[in-house]
Amino acid sequence: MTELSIIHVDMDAFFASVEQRDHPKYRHKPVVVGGDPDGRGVVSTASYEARKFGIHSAMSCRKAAQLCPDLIFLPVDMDKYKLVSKKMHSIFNTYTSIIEPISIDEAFLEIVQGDAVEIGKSIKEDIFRITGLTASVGVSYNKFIAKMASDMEKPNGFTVITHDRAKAILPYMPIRKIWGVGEKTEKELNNIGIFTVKDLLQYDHEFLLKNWGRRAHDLLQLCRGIDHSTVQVDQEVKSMGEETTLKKDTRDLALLREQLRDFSIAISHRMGRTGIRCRTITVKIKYNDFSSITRSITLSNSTKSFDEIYQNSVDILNNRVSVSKPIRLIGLQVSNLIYPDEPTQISFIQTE
Ligand code: TTP
Ligand code: MG
Repeated sequence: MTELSIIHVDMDAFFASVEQRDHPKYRHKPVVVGGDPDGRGVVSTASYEARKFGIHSAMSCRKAAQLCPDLIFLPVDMDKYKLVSKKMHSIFNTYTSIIEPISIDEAFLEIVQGDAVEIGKSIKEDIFRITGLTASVGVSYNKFIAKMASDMEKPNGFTVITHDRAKAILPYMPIRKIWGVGEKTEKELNNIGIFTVKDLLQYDHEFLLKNWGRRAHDLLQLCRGIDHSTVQVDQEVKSMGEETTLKKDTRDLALLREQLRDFSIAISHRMGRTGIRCRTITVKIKYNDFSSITRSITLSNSTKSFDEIYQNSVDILNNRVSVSKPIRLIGLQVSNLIYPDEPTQISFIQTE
């Protein structure tokens, strides 16, 4: 895997941007979604124009109205935002099946095939083309740094953080930017003279570990840019696969096997990272006359091994796929997925 494999996507001023998109008269104006100017309720989100007045999510509407007398209050239209969120996920799915939704407008993606920087750029462009909204995208080598990256150049940001860049940036990050440091922890740290990541790393580690235990350990790891957490695939995912339209229509079995080999590597890698196993392996073929077939095999045991996926797909290709017509597209899919937290099936068949 390349150094950069994690993408974090976060829409800009999400609810407010959707409303500004749908009501051109509110564009470039201070807008908040949620509540009303009489002071009932709190702000769900503020447009970037409103943020200039110091208005932010969770602020009381009364306070927001005081800070900006011309502030426009709009009602929440959750169904509309959910629809946009769905569209974002359809876009993500065209690039990877390892997607962890974090909230309505935010997700982590893991890229195991292709260049994560290029894919991050394409996702950002697709989102704008399809939804008319801007997202900020961060690309890095782990989730924590990828999220930090997407936050750095908001709104409409695109930020790549390599190991070297992280080394340069991290020390100067305010401690509040580190995962798990809320208002209360920030105060506690400030009280002992810790304001930045550098301050924390230079502090007496033994003291921190003795007084804070696990929390200090996690915090120190993050401050060093280390985060081993994996992208947790949405349990809704029922299959994962790869397919490609061939450069030239072909009847060459060796070439087709080569494709299956590449797909098997990508899929088994993805399964290895996520701990997911599969029982069904499917080969999809589209011929040059656009007719298509799928052929599957279901194993008695679940697997995530490259060999097993590859060998079974080759068996299907050799024995159950006709090459009397040239083939235009080949795909490989695994389904009948078993997630790591599900009890593994005990097999009574002895295998090597
Ligand atoms: P965020 O991504 O936290 O905020 P945002 O998209 O509005 O702005 P940013 O550009 O900083 O990412 O939250 C996404 C949406 O979730 C937000 O548009 C509204 C909703 N939300 C609330 O309803 N209440 C809250 O306190 C927060 C933080 C968000
Ligand atoms: Mg957002």
